[in-house]
Amino acid sequence: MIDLRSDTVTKPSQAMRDAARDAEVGDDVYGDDPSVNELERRAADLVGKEKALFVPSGTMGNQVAIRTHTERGQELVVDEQAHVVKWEVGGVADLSGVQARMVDCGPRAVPTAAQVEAAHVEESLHRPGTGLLCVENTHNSRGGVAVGVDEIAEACEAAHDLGVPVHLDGARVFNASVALGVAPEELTGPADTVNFCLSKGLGAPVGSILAGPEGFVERARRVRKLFGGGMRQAGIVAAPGLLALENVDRLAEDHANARTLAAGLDDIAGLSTREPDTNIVMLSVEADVHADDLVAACEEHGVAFGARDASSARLCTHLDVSRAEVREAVDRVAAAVGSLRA
Ligand code: TLP
Repeated sequence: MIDLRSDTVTKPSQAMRDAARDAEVGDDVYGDDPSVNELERRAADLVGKEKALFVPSGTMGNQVAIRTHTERGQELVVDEQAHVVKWEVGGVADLSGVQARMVDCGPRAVPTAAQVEAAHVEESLHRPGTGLLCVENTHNSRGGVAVGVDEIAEACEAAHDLGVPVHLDGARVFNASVALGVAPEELTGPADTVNFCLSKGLGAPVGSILAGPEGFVERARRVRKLFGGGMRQAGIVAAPGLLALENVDRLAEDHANARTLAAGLDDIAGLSTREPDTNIVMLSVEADVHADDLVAACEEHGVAFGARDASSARLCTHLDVSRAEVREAVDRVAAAVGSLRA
């Protein structure tokens, strides 16, 4: 099976497995785990923040951030397609008691300054006040869009001018920095805090990083404990995470593979794609075929990916798919489409 469902499906390399086995560990809730401490130091440096916190998942990183930044009842300004409101089980309401003020950012994927200003509400007798702006880069549901430095900076500056902090869901922020050819700090710098995933394109088995100013990270550490994310000998999973940090530059290969994949799929009658910015390919399917049927037929032909709605699907390239497999995947999808039309 050529598995293009997500970049989360990568399996840890032998080096990662060896690092997990040999990791120096301690009780991280006491701050005693040397591998976690080293990972948090290096991760904070990489995104230009004072401190970092190792968390079990991207969802926990985002939700801990939102809870730490906000007070119950406040509003969160966010794109309506953002992962934090679309795919995190309603956590913003459930775990932080905030309400989302959703903005349609369209293909730009981050709000303009005007949108941030229009969405902002001032705290009053009647209104809760805006507690946080959340932006996402790359933007998953909008097709792995790499949001540029100027666009991110514009949104962050508009929020800061209103006294509103900004959290960046940078689950795939290194895909953005590599695609745009800019240092990660240029994309993370304008935001107060950033979450990035070790377990996606970087290939670690588990874990994410929440980074920001020292005081914020200390408060977030307590929220992580509240959410059940205080881990003990977590060096076992932090050690492969340290190796994952070395996989940043090679993300360019995944992006090149995604472009090959998109171009190949685009040549198949009834399917269309647009050139991807990063490792996510959005596929549009013509009306006579339901995306679920296409996905089922492709699975029978040995290619896995996910439908998003009746007429679209998402495919991801990653560390565990080669250029040859991407080409093979295109041939298999073509055969699957042929079988549906037969
Ligand atoms: N995204 C997953 C699914 O939940 C859709 C995927 O396969 O892409 N932020 C962004 C932008 C994400 O894409 C994801 C995962 C997360 C946060 C959450 O990370 P995890 O899965 O580690 O909780």
